[in-house]
Amino acid sequence: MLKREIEDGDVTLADPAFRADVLRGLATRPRAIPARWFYDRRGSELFEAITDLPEYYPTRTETAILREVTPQVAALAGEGRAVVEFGSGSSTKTPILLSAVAPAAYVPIDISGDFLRESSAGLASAFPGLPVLPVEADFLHPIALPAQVAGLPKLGFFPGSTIGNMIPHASVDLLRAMKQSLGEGAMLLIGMDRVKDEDTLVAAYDDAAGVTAGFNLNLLERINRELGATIPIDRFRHRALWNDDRARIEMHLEAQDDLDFTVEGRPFAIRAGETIHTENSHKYGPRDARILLRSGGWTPIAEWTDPAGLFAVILAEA
Ligand code: AVJ
Repeated sequence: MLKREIEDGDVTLADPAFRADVLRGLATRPRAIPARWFYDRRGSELFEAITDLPEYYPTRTETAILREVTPQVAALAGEGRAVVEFGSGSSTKTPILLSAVAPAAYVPIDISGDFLRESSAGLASAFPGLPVLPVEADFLHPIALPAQVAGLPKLGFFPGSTIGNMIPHASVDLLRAMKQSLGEGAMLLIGMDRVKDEDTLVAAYDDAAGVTAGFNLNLLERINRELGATIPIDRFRHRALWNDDRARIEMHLEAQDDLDFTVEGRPFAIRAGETIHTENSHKYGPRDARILLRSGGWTPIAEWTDPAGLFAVILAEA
């Protein structure tokens, strides 16, 4: 593994999977780097800031829906379930669900052990008596849950429209993996962002204050820092566009000039106007969402939206 000293004395271990994704992503056409690499410490802070932006409607809309409907979720789910959250601990949404459902246990699953430990400790103290059983794992694959919840029926929780980051094919794989992880009699509460007018969608990913631009560009900062790259970050521009054919927002980093740089000593070139594709955020109409769930092996049983129909929260059963 690579070890690099940073100016402030901090030491970062470059993740070999990050290195492989970046080197491959810059060498292939179109250039693309998976969105999961946005979330280093700075990227996670910037995402938190995005969720407070006036243009970024998903977080506040989904939170309002959950406040309203989690008592109905609790009634439909019945008593004695273990809540299993995929991608641990959104600080505001999780307590809303846990308060309403009063589950027998809470199992947050996350690939990042640091965030997992922080959010688990917070929730354990907010819900005394609730067994909090964190699992550090990649939930894209079926996961063995802790033995303590083996006999309990599960309620999966996948908020935030995180599923929108994946292309439909991968989303279906993920839904199937979740079904397998959660087992017999499981239910799933999932948040999905809806198709809506293009101006609203583009503004949510290209805010006036430039926070999302900073979030996107931070990926290049991370590559320079962790992979010893020489990317001229100020020569790239944030772009957010609506791909109507594929019903998704795409984020790109667009070169402003013909540029040459190295990553771990390897040379790369990009011409003015060419881009690195950094994120997809798929949006689903009501029928699209239900078909996606059914394709992944889940039967939708209840569905809620905000009055403007911006965002949907769907309860499904295995
Ligand atoms: C966390 C994947 C749901 O797609 O809306 C927000 C990430 N990217 N602004 C989204 C994101 C730019 C977000 N998800």
